[in-house]
Amino acid sequence: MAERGDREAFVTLATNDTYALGCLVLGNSLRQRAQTTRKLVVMITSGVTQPMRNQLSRVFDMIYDVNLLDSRDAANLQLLGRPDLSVTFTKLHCWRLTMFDKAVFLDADTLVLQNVDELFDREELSAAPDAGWPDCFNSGVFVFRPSEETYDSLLKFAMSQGSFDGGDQGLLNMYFRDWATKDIAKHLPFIYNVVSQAFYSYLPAFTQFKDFVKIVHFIGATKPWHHPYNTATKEVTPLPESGHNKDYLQIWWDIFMTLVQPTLDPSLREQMGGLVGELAALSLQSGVTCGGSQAHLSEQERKLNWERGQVDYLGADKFDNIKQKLDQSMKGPGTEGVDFSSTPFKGTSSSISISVSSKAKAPNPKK
Ligand SMILES: [Mn+2]
Repeated sequence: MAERGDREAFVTLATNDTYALGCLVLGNSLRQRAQTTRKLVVMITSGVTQPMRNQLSRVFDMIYDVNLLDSRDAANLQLLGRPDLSVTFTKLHCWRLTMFDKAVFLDADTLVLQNVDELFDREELSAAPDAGWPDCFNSGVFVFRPSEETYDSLLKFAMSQGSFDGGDQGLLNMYFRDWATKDIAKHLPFIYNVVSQAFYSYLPAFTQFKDFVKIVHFIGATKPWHHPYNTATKEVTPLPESGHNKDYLQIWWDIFMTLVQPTLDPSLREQMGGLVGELAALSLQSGVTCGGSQAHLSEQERKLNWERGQVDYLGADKFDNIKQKLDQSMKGPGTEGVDFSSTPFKGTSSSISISVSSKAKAPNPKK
C-alpha cells in the first residue's frame, strides 16, 4: 500500500494567507484526525506570503506554485484576455499534478472528520451532489485523474463555453456533463461533502446520519476563521447568519488552536493577531488580488468574490466600512438585530475580536 500511497494525493488550494489557514486545518484534519496514508499537496498562488508558504510546508508534502500569468504556456497566454476566468482556472491546475495517478481535490473550507482514503477507489470524475441543485455535483470535493490532456481540454472547453456560474463548479459540471445520469458509482454519498448548514435544511436526516459524516464543507461567505473564538473557554460562537453547525465549527477551531496556531511562525502571528496585523494583511493583499473597486458588482457577485478570496478592500469592504460595522455591533445590546447582511465582511469583526482576546497589546474595540 505504501507505493500506492505515494502515487495518490489529497490536493487543496490557497489563494491568500487566510485561505492558507483553512488549508493548514484541513491538512491536519487529514493527517492527525483521519490518519490518511496518502500524500498531501497544496496549490498556492502569489497571494500566499513566504512565511505562510513555510508554514504550509510543515503540513503538506508538496507545495505546487500556480503561476496564473505564465507566458510560456500557450493556454495561459489566452487567459490573459480573460481575467474573469483566472480564479476558476486556478483550481483546474490540479489536473497538472501528473506525478500522481489519482487525486482527491478538497476545498480549503472543508474539514475531514474520518478517514476517506477509500475515495481513491473511485474514478474520475466522482463528486457528491450539490445541496442547492442535486443534478449538479459540488466541486468542493472531487476525485480526478491528473492529466495534461484533460487539463488542456478543460482550458479549451472553458475558453469556448465559459462557466454558467462564473466559477469552477459551473465549468466542471458542463465538462463532466453526464455525471448526473451515467454512472451512479461516480456519485459520492453526501457524507463526503456535507454542507455545514445541513442540519438546518433537513434536521431529521442530519440527526439520523450525522455520525456518518466524513467531510464537512463550510460553504458561504462566512468561514470558520471568521467566527469569534474565546480563548478562555475554548469555545467558538456561531454567527447567526453563517448557519454553520456549532459542533463542526468547534472541531475546526479545536484543530486550529491545538495543531496550527501553536506552530505558527512569529511573523505570521503578528500578521494574524491584532487589528494592526489585520490591516497589514489587508493592504498587502489588496495590491495582489484586487485591482480596483467592485462597486459595480451585485451583492451576490461580491459574496462570490469574497468566497474566492477576492475582497474589495479598496471599495465596499474597505476598512472604514468594516470599522463602522464593528462600532455598530459593539454599541448595540448584542449582535442581535444588527444587520450584517449588507456586507460579506461580517465575520471579520469577529476575527478581530478573536485576536483581541488572545493578544493583550491589541487595541480594545470596546473603547
Ligand atoms: Mn468551498
